[in-house]
Amino acid sequence: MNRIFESKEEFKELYLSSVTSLSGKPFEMTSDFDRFQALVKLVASKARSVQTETEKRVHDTGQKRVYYFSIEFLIGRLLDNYLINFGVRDLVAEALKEMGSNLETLEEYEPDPALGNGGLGRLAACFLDSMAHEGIAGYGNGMRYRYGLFKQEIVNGAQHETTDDWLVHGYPWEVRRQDKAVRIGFGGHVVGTEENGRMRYHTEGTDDVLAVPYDIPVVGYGGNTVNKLRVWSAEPVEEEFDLDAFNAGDYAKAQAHRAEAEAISAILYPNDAGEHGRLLRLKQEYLFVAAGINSVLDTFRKEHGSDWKLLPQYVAIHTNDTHPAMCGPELMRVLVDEENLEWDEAWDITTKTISYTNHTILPEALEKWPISTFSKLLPRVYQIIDEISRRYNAAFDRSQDGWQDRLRQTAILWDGEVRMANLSVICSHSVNGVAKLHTDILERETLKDFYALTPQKFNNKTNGISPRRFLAEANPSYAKLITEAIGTGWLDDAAELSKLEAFEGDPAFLERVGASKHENKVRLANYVRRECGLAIDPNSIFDVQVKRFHAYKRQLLNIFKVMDIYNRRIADPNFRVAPTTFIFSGKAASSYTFAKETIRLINSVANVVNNDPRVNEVMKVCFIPNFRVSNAQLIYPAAEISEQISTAGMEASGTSNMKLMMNGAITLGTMDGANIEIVNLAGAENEKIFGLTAPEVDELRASGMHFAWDMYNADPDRLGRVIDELTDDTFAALSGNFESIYNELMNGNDHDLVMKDFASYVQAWEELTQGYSDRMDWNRRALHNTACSGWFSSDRTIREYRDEIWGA
Ligand code: H53
Repeated sequence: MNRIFESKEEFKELYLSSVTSLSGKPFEMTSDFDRFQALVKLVASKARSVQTETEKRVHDTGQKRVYYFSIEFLIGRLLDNYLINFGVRDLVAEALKEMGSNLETLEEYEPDPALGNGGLGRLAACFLDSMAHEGIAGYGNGMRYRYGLFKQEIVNGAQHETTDDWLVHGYPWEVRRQDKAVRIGFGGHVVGTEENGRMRYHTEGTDDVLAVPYDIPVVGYGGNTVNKLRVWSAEPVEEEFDLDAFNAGDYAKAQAHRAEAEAISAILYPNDAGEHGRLLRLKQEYLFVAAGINSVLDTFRKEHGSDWKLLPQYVAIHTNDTHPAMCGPELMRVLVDEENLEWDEAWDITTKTISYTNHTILPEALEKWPISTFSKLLPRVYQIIDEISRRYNAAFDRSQDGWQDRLRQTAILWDGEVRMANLSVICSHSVNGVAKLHTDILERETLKDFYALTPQKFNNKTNGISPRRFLAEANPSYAKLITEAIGTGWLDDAAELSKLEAFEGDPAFLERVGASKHENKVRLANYVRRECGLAIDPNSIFDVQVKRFHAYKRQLLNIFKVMDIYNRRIADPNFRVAPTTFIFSGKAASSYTFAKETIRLINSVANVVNNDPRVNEVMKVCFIPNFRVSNAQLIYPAAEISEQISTAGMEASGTSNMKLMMNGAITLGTMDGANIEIVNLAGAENEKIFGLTAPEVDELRASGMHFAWDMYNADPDRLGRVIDELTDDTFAALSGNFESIYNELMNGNDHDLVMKDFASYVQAWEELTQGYSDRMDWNRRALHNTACSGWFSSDRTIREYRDEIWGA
């Protein structure tokens, strides 16, 4: 462990001088905010010295550099994480206490940058953590949104969005690198000139903006590697302040030029795995891709000159989903237009350098852009895509039966659109899915024509999570217990968590597992009381579903279960229910009506249930507003049931399933995404599986034999009743009934099979919760889940990427 402070004394001395020099006040007069700022500045400066050493090591050894291009990085707060990774968290906490401060209080001042929507963005952040831990020279390349994902407030049960002004007090971790700014051109027209018998192209008349990078240090556990995350902000190239307009009182016009450039990095689009199609989004995609490629090549040039055929040997560029799909064409553009390489050579270099991860099979999330929009905004990039497409089509093997259909399916340009997924596959040497089932579906269905053509490109990389953030940092009491039992090795190598299996038969240890869970439940209950004014009972089962709201994730199925249990308990006070708190949290895209209505339904059910003394002994419903990394870290450790109930085949992987498992929750889920791997690792008897499997879902949908009305009529007392309650005023008191959900289900024929899986789901829940009375056995299963969760460390995932894709 490379500790940044040898002793408390050393820390105190450095910290004191940091606080006073930054604030200009004697220590006693400084505020908690001053002290927080100074602490971050001190840790950041230590991190930068290690970063310098890392950089020297990478340079001297000629280590391959990996660039992870992602339009989202949901990094969360960094201070506690970095103190852990530098091995000084306890030392700093104690020293601060002796100085009259409290580390946790100071940490609350840190903004929680919402530069991502959900799974994809958080995965990118876990990967940065793991690349640094594994000693990979791995760099994030993304966007610095002025405003993060919206803040969610609940008004009369419904989601309201407000802006997240996360930069209002500044962001002490970042360093602006004006000297590394890159000019990015939009629009204009392509001009070709002949040079030594060859055409060379450039673009004239572009509207330019300046992409300005901000660097954030990424500290790897062990403290030996500090990498960086580079995020780009859009600004005007030159200040064109319109003084005349200003003097005439037209302030908006005076600043219009700046505002237009800044709009590109103003907000993160709030669609998680959802529809796209806004011009500004395309500008965002090009900005971070073009600026990123420029900076990648700049670094390469400094180390290796212009020997571009060496690029794949020293550089890997990974594209996270299709948002950075322009990496291929942009790299081609620079190599061909600016570096004057022949097309074929440039193409060979490009495809050997780039790799691609697909994160979804949802058709609405596979990006497509109208050619007319695209070619106007990025005329030269479009020409290059057109040429890639022309050559792809020309070289297509026409000797096989059905080649026309296969070419149509894999074409980049089709029906007046640019298909970004196909572009990504064609420009990459590797294509991976994010869980075994997901990769199978890609190979068999979504990308089957590509798989038939180039099976060697395809591979699976099941997602992972950082055990430092989601166990050590989020769950200190459990982490302490684990360390007492098996030492600290699990922080380095989470596979060591399997040593916990030796304690599964130890009643005293299991008792302590339960005590730690209880402590976390009390912590969450306190948070809920503060945030929602709701009292929840830490002795009840905490049943948790926290994730983005999406029809296929089926939060609706969960709340139907709650409604059913409520109805049955009211009808029969002797109906036995294990006392449970049903906890939900998550955001819905602002334009996604069904998802927002589901949130309103949950809150409306909560309003009725929580105020009904007939059921309060046994149930409470709690919606925690504004789900984000910082409150997620309070929720996962308190969970006992992990709700992973997506329609089988729809959730690519899921990662909250892994976070909850690691924290000792039992999965109540369908055989979907990484749930299948959870069951394989921990044994079906330690989870609770229900519902249709992916092949059954396919078969049922293909047969056309599922009818919502038949389900409704077959079970009038329970399912039928729940459906009726959507419109019969039972839950309408807060802000009305739920006609649109009713219509979606009954007229949309239950697309996500909520009604179909309802009975087996509620039954599974009842069976699972009955087991809670045998607390020893429950704790044993909880511990077993933690013991089996090590494989889900993102360190393992990253080693697989390193060995099988990046060759780093
Ligand atoms: O990516 C996660 C998966 C999850 C999947 C999610 C995702 C997004 O968050 C955004 C866009 C997208 O295409 C996919 O839904 O199943 O766990 C990380 O791979």
